[in-house]
Amino acid sequence: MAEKRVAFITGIGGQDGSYLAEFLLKQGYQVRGMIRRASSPNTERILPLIEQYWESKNPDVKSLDSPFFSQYGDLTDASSVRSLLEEFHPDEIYNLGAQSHVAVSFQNPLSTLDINLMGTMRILDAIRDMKLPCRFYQASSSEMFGTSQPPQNENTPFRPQSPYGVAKVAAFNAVRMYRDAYGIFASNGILFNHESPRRGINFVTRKITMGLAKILVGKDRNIVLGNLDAKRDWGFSGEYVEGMWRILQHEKPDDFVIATGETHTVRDFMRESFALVGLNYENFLVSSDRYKRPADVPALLGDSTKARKILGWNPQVKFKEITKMMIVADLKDKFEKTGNVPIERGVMRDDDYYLGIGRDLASKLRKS
Ligand code: NAP
Ligand code: F7E
Repeated sequence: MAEKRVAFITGIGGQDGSYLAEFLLKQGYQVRGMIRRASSPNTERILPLIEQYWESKNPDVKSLDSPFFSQYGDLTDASSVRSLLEEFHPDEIYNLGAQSHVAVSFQNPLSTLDINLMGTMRILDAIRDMKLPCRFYQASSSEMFGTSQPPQNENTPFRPQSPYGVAKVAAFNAVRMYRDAYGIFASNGILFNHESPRRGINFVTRKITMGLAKILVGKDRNIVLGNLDAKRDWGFSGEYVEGMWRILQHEKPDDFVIATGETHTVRDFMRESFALVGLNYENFLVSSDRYKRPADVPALLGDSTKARKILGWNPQVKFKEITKMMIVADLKDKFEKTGNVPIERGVMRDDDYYLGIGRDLASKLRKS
């Protein structure tokens, strides 16, 4: 019987890491992950996988034979990186671990560089030194394009506007250098913004969808935002992780843009979200400089022709669908927590059910 392929994911507890782990398990991979130690839970998104493959539930299966297994490690700690590579001997490495918040990178520039650039180098150099015969995926970002005019593709110059962008550009170049100098199968996915109900709560989309749910249940009165005019090309993380996998299945290492090809402003996202429950966003928006950055990327619009043609990757979820998906998920969560909707095991309710309750609550808000 052919041995199972082993995939190692850094940042497995993050938004993308959790979707990628689920996707690779379905493809029959053994999935291994790096989790960094935290004083409060940082494995919520992969809890179903941890519970499913928990050792105490499967006492006869050794950790290293289990389909899913994660281990403590840190991208800032070269010895932990090396130990995990020696322990897992992966066929494919997905380097998703990062300080991923652009605004935070202005406050913590050096640690952002350490994790996002040096962390990438630590893995690449261990692959070189150990002569590991594996494929390496780097989570590069549309933030690297900075002020370059849209639409952006693989030939667009990088003009980064943040420490995060600077770190990602340098890591992108490190990937190319290790590919050219040492023949390592190392590829970059240049992913445009991608969201989901699992998105971190301080990114703008989730801040809006969660904020709206809180307003509807009376836990908040408004949403405070910074730059409303920035344009982003927002897709769905669950589809983008398949793009990552396809990039590593390609016959040779290469760099690919992954994007929907639609762009909308932050204001559009706010408008669309509130319109789904019949509210005018303008009545709930507070603008504040607190959330403005020293420099921002004005407009991102991805041209993913290369990935569509060569990899056959085609996104189905675009702006309207991702907005609705995130709104419904946050309404469901808040309504269940506040008792507006009973939690009944095995009862499936469709999107319209939650949006309907959202509209009822919204109409009461309008009257009061
Ligand atoms: P995310 O939800 O913030 O996940 C990042 C993960 O990296 C978390 O699990 C985090 O662990 C981990 N991490 C942070 N510092 C680490 C360290 N020192 N050592 C090991 N792990 C560390 O981000 P995401 O949205 O899934 O994004 C995945 C990757 O794609 C990131 O590299 C991001 O920069 C890049 N990217 C994202 C987008 C997007 O729109 N989502 C677009 C382009 C590129 P903790 O939970 O402990 O913090
Ligand atoms: O901001 C504006 C903000 O933080 C989007 C990361 O996944 O995608 C993400 O980076 C826009 C910016 O994402 C608020 O100024 C206004 O123009 O959701 P964001 P991002 O900065 O585009 C790239 C591709 C990555 O690689 C990153 O890892 O929204 N904005 N008001 C705000 N943003 C936030 N977070 N909070 C606000 O209150």
